[in-house]
Amino acid sequence: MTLTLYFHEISPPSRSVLMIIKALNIQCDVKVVDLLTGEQFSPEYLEIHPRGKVPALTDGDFTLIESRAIAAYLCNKYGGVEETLYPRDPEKRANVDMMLYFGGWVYNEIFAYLNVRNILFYDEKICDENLPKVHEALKQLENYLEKNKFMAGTSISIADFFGVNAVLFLEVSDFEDYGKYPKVVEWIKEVKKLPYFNECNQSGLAHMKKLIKNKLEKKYIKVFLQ
Ligand SMILES: N[C@@H](CCC(=O)N[C@@H](CS)C(=O)NCC(=O)O)C(=O)O
Repeated sequence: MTLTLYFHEISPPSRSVLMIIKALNIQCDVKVVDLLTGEQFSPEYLEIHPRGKVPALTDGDFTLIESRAIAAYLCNKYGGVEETLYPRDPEKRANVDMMLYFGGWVYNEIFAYLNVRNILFYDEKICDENLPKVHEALKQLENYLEKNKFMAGTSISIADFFGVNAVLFLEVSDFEDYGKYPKVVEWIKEVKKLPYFNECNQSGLAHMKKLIKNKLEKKYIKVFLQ
């Protein structure tokens, strides 16, 4: 079976799925869908992802969208029996699932503040009025990390892969107000120790930072307007 991940490096959920592929040492083709030229809306790609988003995965004839579902599928199908990234034990797995959903909420609050899509495509600005919700999300995350080293317990899980990329997304703005969240800071450092972390994330995060900075400074940019 040929596995293909449809991906763009500026997309945090795409990078989280790539981390899972690396963690499980899965052979997978990575096909870049160029979000900046609108390739996600090509008829061919809309056959794979009807909403024109990345990531998507094909495994032979099987097609899957939604990054967290892809992550769970990869662990179910390609993870070992003792897989801690997505445990088999129902309660442990439920905890990871809960933190995947929770991380989705954190990501949405951060995304609403950063307003990335509207900055890139519609010349808008960062939404400062949404900053209090970012702090609320970080506070809730801090509460979990006061109890456990990782989001869903003592071992790293796929929830951390998504959670860290949600919080690191803040780096595209001037946000530096981590003082009240020491456990979050410690946790980010811990997740960054994964041997494939930089390979999966460094270039994409830097790329996104540059796009946003240039766009906010109006130096550049001709991107596809949808
Ligand atoms: N809930 C989806 C979100 C996917 C998503 O919004 N992807 C963004 C990049 S992070 C995208 O492809 N955007 C392209 C566009 O909106 O045109 C998932 O987790 O897979």
